[in-house]
Amino acid sequence: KTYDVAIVGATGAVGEAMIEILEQRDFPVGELYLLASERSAGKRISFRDKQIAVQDLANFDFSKVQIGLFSAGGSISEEYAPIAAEAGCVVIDNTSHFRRDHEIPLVVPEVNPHAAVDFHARGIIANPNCSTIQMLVALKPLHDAVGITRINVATYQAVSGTGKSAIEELAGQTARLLNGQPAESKVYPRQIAFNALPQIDSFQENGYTREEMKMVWETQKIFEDDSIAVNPTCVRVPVFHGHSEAVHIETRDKLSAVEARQLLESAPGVTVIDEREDGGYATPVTDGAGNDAVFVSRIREDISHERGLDLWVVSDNLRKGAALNSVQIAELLLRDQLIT
Ligand code: A2P
Ligand code: 11C
Repeated sequence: KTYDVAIVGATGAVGEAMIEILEQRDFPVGELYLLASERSAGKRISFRDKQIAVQDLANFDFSKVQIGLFSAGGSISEEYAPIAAEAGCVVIDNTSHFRRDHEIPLVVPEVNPHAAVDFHARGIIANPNCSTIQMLVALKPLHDAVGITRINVATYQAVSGTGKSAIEELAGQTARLLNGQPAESKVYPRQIAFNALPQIDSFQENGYTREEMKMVWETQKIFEDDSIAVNPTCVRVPVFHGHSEAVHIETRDKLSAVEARQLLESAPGVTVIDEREDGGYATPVTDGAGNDAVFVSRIREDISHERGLDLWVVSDNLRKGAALNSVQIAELLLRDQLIT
């Protein structure tokens, strides 16, 4: 049996990763429809041995597909996801638009697969933010074992999380600066090349940014525990692909670094690289980019807290952080026969 699939935002950084991942995982795609803005209509993109012409989202009839993978921005999802769902298509939405809606499940297949069954009310399942996904894949086995009460996290996020325009901005600024020319900033409020920006998404009234608050809300929803305290600082760094996170947790019961490593080594979706020697850890360039795993390194007991643990977590933000997680949600729906 095959399923007809539409990718909304197919020409974007995440959309391209979705096309690649459907092919790499041999997802049972019948017809694949690639949708974007009218600017891209007619552009050809290869999938398996075919060239598929991009179509204008505005004219697409969603009754032609069973699955819609959306990644064209929150306002596009707000408008088109309900239309697609109404037409009988199950929407897996990679934007932040529906994530906090109580009727819409927010799913990381390694963490809360059971939540996916409840999508029937609205026909939409939300894919979490990339920074949340990789953190929770790593924390799930530790939370199950000893209970996490508090998370302090600082992120080091790649520009591909912003989209293609930001990838071009980092490459362009780097080239210009190395050639002694001034850097122009259009996508980010400050120069991103050779720099670090402590702002991802817009500022909120409480002084945190929206990206930081997403990590709070989404962690509580996915772990089904509003009592978990989460304190993030999200930073954009001049890396193209792969988000990194310094994660500090406080647990209900004591967990040693050795026990944590054992739990992580057998956790689904996790690869431990932790040698306590020069270079014995994951980095976004060498491990994150292009791989599917969530890599965990620097596992150690917090010398400042009796029940504290520190971890370094790296993953490809476009794959596990976005496209791969969406495709895994679709695989879960097929496995559990939730889509006919
Ligand atoms: P397009 O390439 O036609 O602009 P990224 O996150 O890498 O910037 O990608 C954003 C994706 O969302 C692209 O595929 C883009 O298509 C798509 N998109 C943006 N605006 C619209 C729109 N109004 N209708 C449909 N797709 C859109
Ligand atoms: C970034 N995490 O790295 C963002 C991108 O809520 O889906 C994804 C934003 C979101 O910029």
